[in-house]
Amino acid sequence: MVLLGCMGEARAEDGYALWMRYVPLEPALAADYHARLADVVAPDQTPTQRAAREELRRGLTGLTGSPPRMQADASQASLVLGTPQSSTLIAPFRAEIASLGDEGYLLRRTRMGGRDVVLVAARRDIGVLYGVFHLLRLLQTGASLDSLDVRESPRLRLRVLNHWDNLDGHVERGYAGRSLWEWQTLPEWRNPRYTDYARANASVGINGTVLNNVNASAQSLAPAYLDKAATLADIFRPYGIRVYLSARFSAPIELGGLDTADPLDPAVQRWWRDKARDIYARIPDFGGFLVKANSEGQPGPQDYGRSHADGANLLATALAPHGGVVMWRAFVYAHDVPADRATQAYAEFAGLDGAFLPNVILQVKNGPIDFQPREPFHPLFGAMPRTPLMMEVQITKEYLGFATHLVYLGPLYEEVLRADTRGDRGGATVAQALSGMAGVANVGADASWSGSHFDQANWYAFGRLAWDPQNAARAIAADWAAMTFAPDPEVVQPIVGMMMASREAAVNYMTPLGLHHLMARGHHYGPGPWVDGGPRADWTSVYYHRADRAGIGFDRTDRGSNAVGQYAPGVAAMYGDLARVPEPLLLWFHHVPWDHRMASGRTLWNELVGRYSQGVSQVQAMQATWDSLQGRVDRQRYAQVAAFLRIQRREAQWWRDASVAYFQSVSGLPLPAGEAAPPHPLAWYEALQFPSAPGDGR
Ligand code: GCW
Repeated sequence: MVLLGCMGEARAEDGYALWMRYVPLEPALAADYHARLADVVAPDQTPTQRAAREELRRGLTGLTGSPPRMQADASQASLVLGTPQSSTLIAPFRAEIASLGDEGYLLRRTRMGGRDVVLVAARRDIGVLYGVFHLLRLLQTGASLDSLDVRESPRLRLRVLNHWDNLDGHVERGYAGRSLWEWQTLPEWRNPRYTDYARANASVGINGTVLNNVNASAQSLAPAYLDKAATLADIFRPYGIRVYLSARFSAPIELGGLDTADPLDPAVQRWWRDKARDIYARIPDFGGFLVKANSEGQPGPQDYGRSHADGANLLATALAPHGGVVMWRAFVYAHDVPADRATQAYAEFAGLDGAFLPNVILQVKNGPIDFQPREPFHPLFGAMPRTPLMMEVQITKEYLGFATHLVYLGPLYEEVLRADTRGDRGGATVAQALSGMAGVANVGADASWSGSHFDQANWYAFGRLAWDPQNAARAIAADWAAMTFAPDPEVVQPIVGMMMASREAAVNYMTPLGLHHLMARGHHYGPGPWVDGGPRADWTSVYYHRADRAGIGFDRTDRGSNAVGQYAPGVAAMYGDLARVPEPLLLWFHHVPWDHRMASGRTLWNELVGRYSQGVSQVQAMQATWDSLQGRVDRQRYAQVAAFLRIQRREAQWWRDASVAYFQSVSGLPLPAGEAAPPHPLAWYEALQFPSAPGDGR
């Protein structure tokens, strides 16, 4: 309590503590929690047990103002942590927790030896750690413990971050500074930040991390780098996080000196077997490989006339004796294939259902193109019943305004997870088809981890949804806002309101009504609906919007590319029918005349311009909400968010003006009444260059 005075309300915060700030609660609540929980009986024999104790000590001390008393004597307990093996107090609950799996936990208020006790019980230590984080979340959000009774276990087995980090510290599509991994000083220097990274992930149940970019350097598999990765694995292990590596398919050539990487070549097979043995000697619980093959210039089995299944099975065979998995990406498309890019992954993979070894998981992006502000769900989610699938989403906002735009991705993830793959409301959702989720990480060496305070929410929401895809984006936002800012409804409600509206705002000012891939070339910073020419059509905007004098949109019906034919009949019928396609996906699936009548009664042209302007107004509304929070959020974070919203406002206007100027040059139509003309001619927008925009691929 003494601390309260010096911390003060407006204590400056740089965001490093994420949602684990553990700042003092309001005094009555703090006193109540202290009275209920201060006498802790918790084992401390293993690293994970010690991590759980330490987190609890840190959390309770911060939140209640006084440190808990770590008791050895069970009869003193008010908060008991453990597994049936680690605690005699938990042993009687063995049967009850038997069904929770290796990562689940039970939180319960109960009576024990005449005392009121809170239990954090699990089958394994890691479940206890997860339970501690859950309990701390309840305290941070001011929940009542009166009828505490929570049983949780993850619905997805693999909950993995994908770092697109290069060995030189550059992060592809990273907007949060350089890579967290200090390869140069590993394995000797163990930056304490690695442990905080592990804590943050464990707090939301993330249980794996792929350290290096899918555009992989073979060097990541060289002995010196494996030693470095092994140190990270040692640091992450107590937090239940396994290390994985992206494997370059041609590594047997680059590292092994072979003249081929053909998956059917015995020398290649031997090389991977030996490599797996090397890795497991250093990292006994190594998770496995992530592979981008035959995509965007990466090497792969097709270089030798072999299939994706041949390639994946080669690596799976090498890893299987050690318990590792192969996460094989389905993000493939080739510019020499004339077919609609949206159809290419399905065309290559659907026929391979059943051809993969059991330890292969196909990693499919949420939508059929590439992490756009809105896409329909990927058709492979309804097409591979015999293949374990992971859904890959971007947490980093390559196409959604980098780290500066406030765009909460919870609703985007939720929308895809809940999509009905059969279109018959029979419960066959995308979530049902998944064994895991992969999130392309948005963290780097930036003080706030994510490059902005609100982008932390996307890391957080990814973890919570990967743990349980049935979680609601809104409830997750509310938890996050309470923990990150303050557990005060007058703070939480407006922030949740901003967050929940933010994704739709970005869709509106960037790519409304199913438009997609209209960002500037290469770095993807800002609008580029005019992008045309260059090495490949499917890296241009005109390929995707197909606007002409008559109309706009990509005809993917059976009269066009027939991408709709890759969905189950019920879904195809809906998407393929101009009268039934949801308006948010209209121009994804249909080429529509400018005078098409929309649900609002407006013409498509008027609606399009209206949506662009609406996006800008929505950002203005977010600014107004944030302004109203001045004094309720510490000055440092308040100021940065306010500044970033100003950037977003300016860039939303830029998107609107440039897009309206461009599409008007194509449609030749007058602006709807009341719509302001773009302040510059189209050529002005087209001439803008940003050669140093961050995060580019290289
Ligand atoms: O979204 C695109 C990015 C590339 C990325 C690729 C992929 C890692 O622009 O930078 O490369 O997708 O997912 O493989």
